[in-house]
Amino acid sequence: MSAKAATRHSDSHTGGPCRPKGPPPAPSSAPHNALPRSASWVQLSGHEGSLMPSHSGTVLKRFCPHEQRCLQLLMGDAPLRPFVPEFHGDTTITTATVVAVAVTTTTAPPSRYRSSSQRYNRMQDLLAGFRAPAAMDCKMGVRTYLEEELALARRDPQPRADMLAKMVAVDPTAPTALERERGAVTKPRYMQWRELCSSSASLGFRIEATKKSDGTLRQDFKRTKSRDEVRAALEEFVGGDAVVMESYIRRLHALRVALEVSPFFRSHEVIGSSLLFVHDAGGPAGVWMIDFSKTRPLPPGTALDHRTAWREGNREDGYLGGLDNLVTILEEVAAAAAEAAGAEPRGRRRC
Ligand code: I3P
Repeated sequence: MSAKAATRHSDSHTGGPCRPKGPPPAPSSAPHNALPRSASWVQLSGHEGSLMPSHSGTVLKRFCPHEQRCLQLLMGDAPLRPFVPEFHGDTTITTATVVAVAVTTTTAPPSRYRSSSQRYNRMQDLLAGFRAPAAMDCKMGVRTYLEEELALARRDPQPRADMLAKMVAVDPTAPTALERERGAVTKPRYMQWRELCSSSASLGFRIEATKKSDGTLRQDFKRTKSRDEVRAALEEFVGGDAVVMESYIRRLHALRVALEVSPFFRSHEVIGSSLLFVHDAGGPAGVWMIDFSKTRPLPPGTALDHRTAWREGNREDGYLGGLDNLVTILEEVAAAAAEAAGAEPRGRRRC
């Protein structure tokens, strides 16, 4: 017999010292009143089961020291703080599971328990406060593996059968004869292939997943590559909602300004990080930077511009180039929708 018996939370606010005094500012375009949260909570992408809803408008994400370090620093980075989830320290959950029950007739059965602990980073639930949120995860950058992962794979290749299987599922012709013979591919090879068959390599971002307000989840974007395909997917996500498109575009412009002056952004290689878009029909809408487990500090005294093409060793990630493309394509979507609705397209308005 096996059943979940009890869980215990113990918070250790390791994020505390980095947090400025007083409540953090709420993003201007997102609601932060205490509306009931959506009943249909969903993890859009990332490692399955690594994220779960918690109390008081927070989520728990499986602990990653790199991510914690970034979130702590971002709480003190004035330009970017409004664009990242508030960090609330980490917490450990101990789960006791009944592993055996000795059945006796006279007394209550003595039970044996196995307990396990898992540490989590606690952060703001970005969906809290929306009524029936639609959400989209866009992975940013031209590159989704760290330079250090590349170096490690050279020293110790560790070919993976699961990644070959995922590759074949999308394109049976993708593996080379040697990879087929070995029955495996290395992780950087898989990641590079993912970048090339999606829009990461060409546009500097890719859509990972979308969820509509009715709960419909789409994660079938692995081959959404061309500009037209990406535009069509964005169009479908915003559903012609002018208020939402306008809010997203405004927020992305503000994010770009913040990124260009952020000390954190200048001094980090930002890999595998996403932009999370969330809106209710007719507004409000918000965009946040999430997922910092593969964001690494640069050596002191060095900086990235996040637009220069990547060559191994320069650690550029193409994040801002991707954001430029994302903004331009969204503006095209908004202009086309305005034209179709008979209004003046956004770019041609006088004021
Ligand atoms: C996964 C995706 C993840 C990556 C994961 C890949 O591929 O690229 O970002 O995790 O590696 O399997 P896909 O989206 O095609 O399923 P990291 O970003 O943490 O490296 P993993 O299997 O080693 O976790």
